[in-house]
Amino acid sequence: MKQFLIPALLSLSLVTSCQKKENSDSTSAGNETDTSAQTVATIGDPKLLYTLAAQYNTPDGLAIGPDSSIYLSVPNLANNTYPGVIVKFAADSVQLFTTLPPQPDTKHAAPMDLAFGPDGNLYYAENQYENSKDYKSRLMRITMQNGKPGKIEPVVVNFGLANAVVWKGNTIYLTDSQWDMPDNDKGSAVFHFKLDELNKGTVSLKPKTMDPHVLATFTTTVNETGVDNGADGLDYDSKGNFYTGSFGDGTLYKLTLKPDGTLASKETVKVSTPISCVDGLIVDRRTDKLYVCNSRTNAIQVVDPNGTVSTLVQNPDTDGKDGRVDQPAEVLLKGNRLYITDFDKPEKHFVNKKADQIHTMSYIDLK
Ligand SMILES: [Ca+2]
Ligand SMILES: [Ca+2]
Ligand SMILES: [Ca+2]
Repeated sequence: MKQFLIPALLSLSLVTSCQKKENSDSTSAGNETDTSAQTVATIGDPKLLYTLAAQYNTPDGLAIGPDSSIYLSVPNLANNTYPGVIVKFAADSVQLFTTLPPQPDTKHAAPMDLAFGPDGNLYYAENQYENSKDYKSRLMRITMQNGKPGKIEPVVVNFGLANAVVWKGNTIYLTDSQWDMPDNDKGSAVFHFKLDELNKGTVSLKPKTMDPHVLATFTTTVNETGVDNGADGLDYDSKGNFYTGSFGDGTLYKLTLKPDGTLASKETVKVSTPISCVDGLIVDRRTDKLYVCNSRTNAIQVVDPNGTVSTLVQNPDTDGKDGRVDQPAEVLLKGNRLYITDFDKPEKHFVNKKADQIHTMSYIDLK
């Protein structure tokens, strides 16, 4: 799950960040703002899982397959001269699962989060936002045949920045971190689609509208990072409540649904300490604790059901070679082991300073 710098907005954001700094001396949400200057603690003891080859330079989404093996998407956004692919965890490293069809206009594949559906097929969000701002992102389906990849095709097209996916029953939920509206260029959204509809043919969204597949919308408050990407990570708890968070401003949202699947409520989660940036997140449905990747502060933070925030893992800027996290993007819990992707493609004011030449996956065992 990840986001992108918007080159056209860079110079503009430099200007607005100066203005914001002058004005934001004591706002509560601003106390983590200057992560580039602040000393970052070293917390927890994450281990190195894999060192990845150069052709897997930007690991992102994680999913557990029906056979219990773990699938990893690699969009290669830090160096997309290597094609985006999906790999599987193997004994000492990862093995290629499948190459992916490039989007016809951008000529790139860019797999982000992925999840197996109730039909046994593997679905992935494709994020074309770095390649094109013109709604080229897609939801893709890999038809599985005896554990091997078969046909790969788009099932939904015309997203802005398709990012996280999660299946619950026969419905897939997806975040679009750049779903703008005519009167809101800081928009994002959660979408939902039923499997039945996806099986009837490719769904074409209508950009900049309240498309009927929109479940909820959000507005990013752009801070000094200049990033306006909104809803990013997505998961649900044991009661069926959904959680997402904003990459750009760190706001965490809870969505409740009516029995018919429409939105009942959207609220901001009241957290004990502000979280500056939400990338991938999962809910441990045994405890309903959220595990949130704070991409900006190089941290994995835990949010208890009562809103208490604690930090499980954090460290200063690193290349990741010793297992320390290098801009965590997504987490996956299997048993008590929390797997962490080290995305390593920073934005302005991030603790991670550069996309280095060492590409890694980390893990930490809980309790
Ligand atoms: Ca936007
Ligand atoms: Ca690295
Ligand atoms: Ca780095």
